Amino acid sequence: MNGGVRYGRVLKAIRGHYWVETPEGLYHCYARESVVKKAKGANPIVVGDEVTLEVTDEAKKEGMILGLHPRRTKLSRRIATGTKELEQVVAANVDNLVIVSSVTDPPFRPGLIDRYLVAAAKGALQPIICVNKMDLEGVADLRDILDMYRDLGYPVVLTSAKTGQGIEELRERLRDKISVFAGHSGVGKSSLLRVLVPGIQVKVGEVNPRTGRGRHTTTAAELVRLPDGGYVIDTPGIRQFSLWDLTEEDVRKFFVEIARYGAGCRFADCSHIVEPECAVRAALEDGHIHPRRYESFLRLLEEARGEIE
Ligand SMILES: Nc1nc2c(ncn2[C@@H]2O[C@H](COP(=O)(O)OP(=O)(O)O)[C@@H](O)[C@H]2O)c(=O)[nH]1
Ligand SMILES: [Mg+2]
Ligand SMILES: [Zn+2]
Repeated sequence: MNGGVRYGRVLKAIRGHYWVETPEGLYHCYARESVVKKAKGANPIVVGDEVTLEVTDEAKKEGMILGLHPRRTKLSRRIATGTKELEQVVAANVDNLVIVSSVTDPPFRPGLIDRYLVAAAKGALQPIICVNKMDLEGVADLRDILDMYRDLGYPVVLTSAKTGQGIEELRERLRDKISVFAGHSGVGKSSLLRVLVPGIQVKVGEVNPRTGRGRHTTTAAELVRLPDGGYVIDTPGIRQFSLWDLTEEDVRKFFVEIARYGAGCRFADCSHIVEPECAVRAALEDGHIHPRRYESFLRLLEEARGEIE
């Protein structure tokens, strides 16, 4: 029977071809021009999008996307094309941002975690801080900073893709959600995905650290089903994503403890850098705000002001 209407989720999108999962199976679809036009931008329909489609050939499992549903969340990155900067939506309706770092090799970098925490807050994603390579020495040195993240209310999961430590806890947090993994090259994102999704086609250790591109470049993101329900997004490019349209206000708001202490500053518009009677700097001196966080805060502020790239 042709002509039936289905409701589904885009798992894969490549140059005008969409693979949409529905309760009735996977359909290879094109999109009606009006849908593409309405959603402006280079990639109007992205993985994670919820769509309505009309079946054009049930036997061949082909369809036409008729409508795009409003996005709950979107994951964007900033891309430069010639002189212009554009927002590129990488995925829609993502729930979790799994911020992967490693105990060592490459070294643990809280600055990158803070950057992703801001990105998660801005994108309304639930951040999960995942510290991988727990089988290697060195976690004792991280206790203090990891406790700090826990005290701020962020979930911290300690894993080893090698020994399986923490994988069950991670699995629980990903169940029935759409999750994306981000983090520096070499921390073990692909390895974790391979443990979570047996049979997944990800390349381990094959990303060129200089260009950030895989050797066999497939830049398209894809939603991969987790055995227990939910999806992970396998994208080689995601770890590079920069903060789209980051404002100073975002930075001030999304460093939660700085926003909290900042309410006590003498000046309502205190920058927390030079003013007298600054409650944030007082909290920093008293050890209530971690110096690494304050450092990250300053760095992201500069970035939001456009002083650095
Ligand atoms: N010791 C140890 N090595 C790991 C672990 N996870 C990944 N690796 C190794 O770290 C390197 C980079 O892993 P990969 O998954 O490609 O990292 P990605 O760049 O974040 O995707 C590979 O050589 C992996 O075998 C782990 O938990 N423990
Ligand atoms: Mg990888
Ligand atoms: Zn202040």
